[in-house]
Amino acid sequence: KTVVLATNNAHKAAEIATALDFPGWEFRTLRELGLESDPEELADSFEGNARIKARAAHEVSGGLASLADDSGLEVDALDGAPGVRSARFAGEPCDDFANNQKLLAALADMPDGERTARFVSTLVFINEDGTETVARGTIGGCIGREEQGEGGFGYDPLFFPDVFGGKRTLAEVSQGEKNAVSHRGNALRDLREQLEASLHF
Ligand code: ITT
Repeated sequence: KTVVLATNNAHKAAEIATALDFPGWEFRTLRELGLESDPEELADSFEGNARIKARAAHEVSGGLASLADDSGLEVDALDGAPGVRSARFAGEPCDDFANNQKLLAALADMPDGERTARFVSTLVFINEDGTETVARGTIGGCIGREEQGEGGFGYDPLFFPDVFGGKRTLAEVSQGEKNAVSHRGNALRDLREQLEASLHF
């Protein structure tokens, strides 16, 4: 079974392919299939935007099973921003370094106890017959004061997950350690359980 990964973000594609190892499933990114799909993400929710991307990939691939992730960082002191605008927080095109600098500036006056945040991931899976499955995951933590670590992508170098005791950012752990605790890892485990129940592996 070929499943189209409805993303243009290679980091996400790698995380998803490592975490969802269903027997007989092969994940292919849009690029690997020679397809182009970059629909406007006009919804105001992660679920709405994930659905837009999954449906677009299902269509351009001629009806293949498709999986999209829409995700972002919600910072409490910023009333949930950057949220669904995480990729383009500092403007177009998406620039991780500029986004991190903008976040640090926005939180410059915030004391340590008020830098709480969470990553959110919503997955929409569309099967060949058009049936939809929605899965969600989060991870809580705090925003640091400077970038730390070389791994991961996006806001990872600024994000200290609570589960690491506030000592390491998500950019300072291996891909396996990140998947074990991350919003996307948790959403993928949710999706796996739902699909195992409905697709009868
Ligand atoms: P696609 O839409 O093509 O999948 P994208 O990167 O534009 O790729 P989103 O619209 O879902 O994806 O934006 C997600 C942004 O949220 C991403 O660019 C990062 O800035 C941030 N983000 C999401 N998951 C993250 C993670 O695991 N680590 C760090 N930052 C993350």
